Amino acid sequence: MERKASDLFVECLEVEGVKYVFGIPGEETLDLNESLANSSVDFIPVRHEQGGAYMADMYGRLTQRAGVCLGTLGPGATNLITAVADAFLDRSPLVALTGQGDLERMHKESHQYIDIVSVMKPVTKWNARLNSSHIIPEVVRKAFKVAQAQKPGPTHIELPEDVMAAQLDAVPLPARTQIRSPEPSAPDLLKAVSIIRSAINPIVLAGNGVARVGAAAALREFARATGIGVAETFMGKGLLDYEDTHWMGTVGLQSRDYTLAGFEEADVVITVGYDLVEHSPEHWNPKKNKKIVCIDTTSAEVDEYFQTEVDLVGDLYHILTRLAEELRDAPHAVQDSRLNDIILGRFMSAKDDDSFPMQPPRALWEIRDAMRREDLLISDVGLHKLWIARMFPAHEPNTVFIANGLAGMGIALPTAIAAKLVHPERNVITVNGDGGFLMNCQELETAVRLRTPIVNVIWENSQYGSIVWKQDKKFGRHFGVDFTNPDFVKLADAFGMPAWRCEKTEDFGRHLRHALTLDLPSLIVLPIDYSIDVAISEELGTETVAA
Ligand SMILES: Cc1ncc(C[n+]2csc(CCOP(=O)(O)OP(=O)(O)O)c2C)c(N)n1
Repeated sequence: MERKASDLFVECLEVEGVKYVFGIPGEETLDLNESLANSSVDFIPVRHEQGGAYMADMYGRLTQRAGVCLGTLGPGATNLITAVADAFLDRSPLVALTGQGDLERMHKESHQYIDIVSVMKPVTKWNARLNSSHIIPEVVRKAFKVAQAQKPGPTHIELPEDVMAAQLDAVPLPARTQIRSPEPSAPDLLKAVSIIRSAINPIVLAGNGVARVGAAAALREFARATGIGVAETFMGKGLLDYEDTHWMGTVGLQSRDYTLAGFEEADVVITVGYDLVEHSPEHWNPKKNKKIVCIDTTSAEVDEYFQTEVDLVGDLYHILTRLAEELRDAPHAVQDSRLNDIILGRFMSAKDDDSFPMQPPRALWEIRDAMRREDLLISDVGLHKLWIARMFPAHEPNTVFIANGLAGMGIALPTAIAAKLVHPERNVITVNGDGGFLMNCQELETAVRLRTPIVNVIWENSQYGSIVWKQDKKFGRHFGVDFTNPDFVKLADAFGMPAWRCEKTEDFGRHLRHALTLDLPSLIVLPIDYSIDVAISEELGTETVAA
């Protein structure tokens, strides 16, 4: 049956199981938006394309089905870039759609035309201009297949206006979501078994990849069966329950973290789903003397500090289960983590800290106390993120979100909206600095309109805290980092949502618990005191991470 290309395009999205498209339409996407209006796909208007792309990013991260975002040509497309880049470095499946002028005006100076395919190239796994309506089924299938394949990431399709308005008779290609992973060869598996078996002090470093593919249960069983302790990266938080004796802590803030978590004595490091983008192996293998067994979905990155003995590439769940079976008979003795002793000790004692403005440990203690095991905490980027990474104890994977690839400020609010759409039954809390929160605060309107009851906590200090921290350390003073804030309570009120400012220590827990009972989004302003950070740095050594 002959129909408009944009209708076929949207049928292809339906076949891929797309539920939402987050974005802002433009004059060059009129046909596409009209076709979306007639489809089963929900088009969610946002207030900045970056917000829409972050929503698609989190949707993809939580479902492993590519989230979809839309911007028009020129400025609409460039506004998407930061969040698409986040999906690239944080490895979320995402398909970005952008409008474009007619094919016939692309060779010359032309209103709002820039070469977006080239602009998107460095932040996508694959991208293409739809230069003929006949390739729609292939292009859409490829965009989703590439985005969702390990390691996942963003793809981009540019949609020229005249191509989308053409008439044609074609059908979507069937979507195949099941991607078969390769299996490591028997000799490689046995080699890994022999290295681990003869190790004196082996340790696991687990990252985002394990959470991404849903292999935490296999990792937990591997730790139980072998006795080997597991340290996790920021993005791997919750892979082991923090109450599990095999949990060695969250590493990556400071060089001494690795020492205290057991890396100094380790002769063998088993990396599982570890993305080097999070933290360089130089920090845990400075002498290049560790034997490394790399378990991942794709072959290991090249880095002089990451020269692996053996790469086990394939399905993480399967590989971990096979290794656990082989190694079960001779378990290693469970090690202590000095890192956890220090950090959890500080965290636990914080519940009695009545100082106000509040210090981060007490603020985190209140949040943990108000959350259930499966509830979600989403961090923005700044000093608060480092505190969350360092100290917030997680029970389950994919419950504490810390952007540690691109690490762009302003990620928390839009991603929380998408998280709530995916998990309406779970509470979703964001923690933000007062700098990052204003970067995407326009999406409060989207949250109110969608009635996604997320609770946004702003740690207010009227400074770009993490930069102050770094400048003070490096130069003994800070500069260009102070600002004033709007009245956040009034700001929230203007968006039609409840908000509270904490005036004393007890207010925070009370407001938080109340906010979690509401069926609409809310905001809590918590004056924060970052001064104790220096002390914990002294105890734990020099930091090696950027916020
Ligand atoms: C979009 C973006 N711009 C700049 C940075 C660099 N940066 C990292 S943290 C930070 C300051 C964050 O300040 P705030 O949001 O107030 O949080 P705090 O550090 O005070 O907790 C800056 C400027 C970044 N990561 N992302």
